[in-house]
Amino acid sequence: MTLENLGWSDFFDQNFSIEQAGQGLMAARVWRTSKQIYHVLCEEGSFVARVSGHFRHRARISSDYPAVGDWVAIRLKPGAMEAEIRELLPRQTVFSRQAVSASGTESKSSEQVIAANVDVAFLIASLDGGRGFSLRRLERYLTLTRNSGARPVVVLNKADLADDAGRAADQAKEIASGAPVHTVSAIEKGGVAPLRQYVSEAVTLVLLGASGSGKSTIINSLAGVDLMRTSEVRQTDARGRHTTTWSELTVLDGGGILIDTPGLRDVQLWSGDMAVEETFAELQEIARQCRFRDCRHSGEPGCAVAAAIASGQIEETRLVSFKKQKEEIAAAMRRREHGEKLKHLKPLRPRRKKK
Ligand SMILES: Nc1nc2c(ncn2[C@@H]2O[C@H](COP(=O)(O)OP(=O)(O)OP(=O)(O)O)[C@@H](O)[C@H]2O)c(=O)[nH]1
Ligand SMILES: [Mg+2]
Ligand SMILES: [Zn+2]
Repeated sequence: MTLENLGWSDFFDQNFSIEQAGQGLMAARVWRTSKQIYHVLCEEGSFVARVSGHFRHRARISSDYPAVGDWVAIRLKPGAMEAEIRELLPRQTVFSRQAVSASGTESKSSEQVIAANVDVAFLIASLDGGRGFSLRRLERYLTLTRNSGARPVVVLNKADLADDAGRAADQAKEIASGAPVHTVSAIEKGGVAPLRQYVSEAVTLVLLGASGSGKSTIINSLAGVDLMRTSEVRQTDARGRHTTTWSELTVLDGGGILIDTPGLRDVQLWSGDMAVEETFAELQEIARQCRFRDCRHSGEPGCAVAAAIASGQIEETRLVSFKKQKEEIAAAMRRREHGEKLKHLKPLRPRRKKK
């Protein structure tokens, strides 16, 4: 396997210096992580790796550690079973959300990396007639993707179960602000054909969507073999089963890199004010006509957005979603700033130990 097969590009070339290579370091890509163990692929094959002590010492927050899709500099110690991760290479794009930690202490202000160095994201919704198809969720995925730096592609799966797939596609196109929308059926032979155009050598694709939407099935269909485990959606609540529990990167034989992810229940937006504006591009366009430059479209005089809603040019739900996303990001930023302040307020003297 060559580095190109794994998605290596000029960007990484510029960030992985000859000096590093001189120290016997090699570039490798993380294809799976589990707790402290990293599974990496490099020109020499697949290895299990751990971060070095020095790496751990420098790492401050969870996003400083490697995630699936990351490029790392590793050292293969002769005779050792495990490789050592010395460096995390700068990320070209990164999908992240607000982390939810079990203790709840870190949760409010830390970033969890879902996948790194992704070129294209398939945003999967399911047309099974259940809750799998939500325009509001799609809007959030679009913001998440645009904020990551990757290109969004909307995929409406399970067209075979849809009452009116054409109507769903039209609705999705209306909110996609230019992102392509494809209607597919992953279980039918050749059903994923419209997605093949995105799969090619050195291009990294991530599949995002609720549990049961068919992410793993789409990967298997594109690969032509059952690489990923899939399972039936529970009939009772159509919420899926979380069959995929870890993100995993796969390199296809014919070229192309796919990252399967576990179903995201809800996407907490974490940053990306600009991305929100891209997601609601048509609304932003109209807002330029508002009398006040800082118009909040909440009843101000001369609000062009209000006028557009009144005339039926845009739907009010779009404005509601827009405000919600903006507020969510602002709240995350406030929490981060608050967290920063608290760090400065750390007690000068260590607290006395409890007896
Ligand atoms: N009818 C129909 N069923 C599909 C289609 N695509 C996937 N399925 C079925 O939907 C179920 C869930 O598919 P998965 O691929 O496991 O879904 P997933 O998104 O990977 O789910 P998680 O791993 O839990 O996040 C399986 O029973 C699939 O066979 C489709 O196009 N049509
Ligand atoms: Mg899956
Ligand atoms: Zn306005």
